[in-house]
Amino acid sequence: MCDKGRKILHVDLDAFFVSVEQVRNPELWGRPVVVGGEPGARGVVACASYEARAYGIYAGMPLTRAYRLCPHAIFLKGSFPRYRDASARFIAILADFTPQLEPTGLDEAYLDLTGFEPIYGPTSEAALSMKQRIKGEIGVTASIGIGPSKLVAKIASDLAKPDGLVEVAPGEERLFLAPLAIARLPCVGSKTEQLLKRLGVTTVGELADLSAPLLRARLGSMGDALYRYARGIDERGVETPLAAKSISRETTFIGDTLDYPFLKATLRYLSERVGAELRREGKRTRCITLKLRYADFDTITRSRTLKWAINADQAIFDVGVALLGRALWQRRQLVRLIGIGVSSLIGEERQLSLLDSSMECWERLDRVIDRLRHRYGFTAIQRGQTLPLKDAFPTFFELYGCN
Ligand code: DCP
Ligand code: CA
Repeated sequence: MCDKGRKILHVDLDAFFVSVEQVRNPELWGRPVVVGGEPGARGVVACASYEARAYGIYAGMPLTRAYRLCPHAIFLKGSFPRYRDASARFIAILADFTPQLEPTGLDEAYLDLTGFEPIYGPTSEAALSMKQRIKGEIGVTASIGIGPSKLVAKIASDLAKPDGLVEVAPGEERLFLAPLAIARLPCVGSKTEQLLKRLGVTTVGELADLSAPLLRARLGSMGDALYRYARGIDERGVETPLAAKSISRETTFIGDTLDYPFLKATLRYLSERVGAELRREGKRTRCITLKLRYADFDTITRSRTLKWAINADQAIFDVGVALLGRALWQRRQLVRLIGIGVSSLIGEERQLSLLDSSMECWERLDRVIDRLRHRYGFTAIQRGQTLPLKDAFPTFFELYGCN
């Protein structure tokens, strides 16, 4: 994933623990507040308000030293369950924007909003509504960075603090990074910083002037990483922890449609795709979800939990069709996108003895077809239920943009 047009966001709550305390007790707003423990206690500062930071207090500092720096600060012990609860609500808000979400701490996450402009408008608008919802529903402020890579988004959110939004356009990465101190880069600790300083490098721009062989000679594989980071190159994708726990396929139609046989045939095709991956991963599912996006972009999902875990295409399709029938009965409107997903996955070997014989037949057939498709390609075999798509074959993939 080195697509220049990516829209990666890094969202990070400001002075998280303190902010949660300030929401509980508004008298703490605008005051130097330290969460970590009583001033006399052993232990370190977990979080300092920005007002306390003005006195030189920072996370990780011994509480006794923090007290010396600012005796009139308010010292609180804090409550982890409160922060865990706020964190869960924070992540739930982000998940409303996209499932492409990678939480990296209690109060920070990456999101990939690439391709969402038709839905949300400019990415910065989506980021602003995210900030608004976080403030409105949790009461705390967030800082957001937007960029073509995780690296740039993370640094942008740091620079946006507190309560800000910084967007770096594609192609501007190097310019954006050049004036910054090298310590802003993720893998630059104090040792690397000293080493680079001895080479006369204090800013990312100066680092970008060093050649790849020189950096490699001095810093080994980290030198390679720094060479790329100094140019804003970071190909890491947003890794959703849920991705491993669910499998889905969806497709957007070129023209909105309400042609039931065609919708069913597409659903069959997508079910076969999902089923094939499920079996490849050696998994079964107990929850099937249908997704529909209507012509007006309104998107619904409908799920059904099964008694037994299955992985046969037919079983996935049958549930999908039942959910589709009900959804269309409730709302007859042109459909723009259809998708099917499976979750609540368990290992394939489990529950096999509980399956009835017809399901076993379906599974045997799937295994034969999987082998043939593995050898000759997915479109080598077409099931009867996908015949309404035949006009689209063999260019089905291009035509329907299956993703
Ligand atoms: N934390 C901790 N001990 C640390 C660092 C952090 O217990 N040494 C906790 C308290 C922080 C939370 O993790 O509130 C999030 O850490 P951040 O590094 O994101 O810092 P803050 O959210 O406090 O401040 P900001 O992000 O505004 O710089
Ligand atoms: Ca934070």
